[in-house]
Amino acid sequence: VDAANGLKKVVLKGPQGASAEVYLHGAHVTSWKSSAGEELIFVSKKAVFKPPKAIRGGVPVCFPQFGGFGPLQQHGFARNSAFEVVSGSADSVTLALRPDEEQLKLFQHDFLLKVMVTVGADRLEQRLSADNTGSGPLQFTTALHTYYTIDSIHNVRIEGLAGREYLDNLADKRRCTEAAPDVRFAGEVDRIYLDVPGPLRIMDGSSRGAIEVVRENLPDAVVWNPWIDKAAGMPDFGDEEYQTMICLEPAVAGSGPVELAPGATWTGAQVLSLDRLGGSKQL
Ligand code: TA6
Repeated sequence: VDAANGLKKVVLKGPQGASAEVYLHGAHVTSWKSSAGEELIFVSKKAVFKPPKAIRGGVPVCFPQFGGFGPLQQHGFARNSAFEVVSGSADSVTLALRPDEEQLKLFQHDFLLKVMVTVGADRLEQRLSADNTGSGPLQFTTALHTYYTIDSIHNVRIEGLAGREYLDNLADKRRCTEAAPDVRFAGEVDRIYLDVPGPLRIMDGSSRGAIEVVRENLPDAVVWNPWIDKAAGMPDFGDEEYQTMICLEPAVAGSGPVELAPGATWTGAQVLSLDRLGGSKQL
């Protein structure tokens, strides 16, 4: 139990000092530390650890809805729900959620969502599985809404999105094409890149190295930085914190939804790794 906020969390220990932390509330990862002890995940200093409020930062599990793509609250209710521990070991934990009767009133499909988090040497794996335990088809959109801590928003760049189409959330989800070789930030960015193949890489310009993001069954990639005005409008986010964070969110969003027949299972995953040499590689 985290002494600071009374919420239950699981601490995972990987090789050579690597570690991660996952709150049962929302199956919410709030820390991933490299084998050198560097914190790679951003959590706002003003985050509210009071269910059902989602923790600002870490990796909110957006399920069974990403964003406003449907009738539920923004990003669905999984991130605001209490998960149960299904199994665990020193470096891995599996948490599960079934909708309660309140939630079933809103979302009339029974499901079993499992979130498995495993920490390795400079590696974090987060795997989702959704079972359709109901009698009708289960449809959902989803995202691993990952907040990364970075050296400076002025130096960070994301590789792997060149030439890809995206929906611009700042322009009524207008369909655009990424013309730049890599994505940089000079203002608020809120884009859903669609059907992006291959790994993505975050270089923050520091000597920390590149973070590589490999996705399985999460074809879209959401990129977000609130910048100054949106940051000022979020009570659980510091006014200056936009300068040291970005969100890169593997998702089934714009190219969704997933449709599952009764009894079927969907799995998706993100595998994050810190590539120490990759940061300095100039492309
Ligand atoms: O990251 C994409 C996004 O949908 C943004 O539009 C912004 O709303 C962000 O998620 C945060 O949403 P939240 O509900 O956690 O404040």
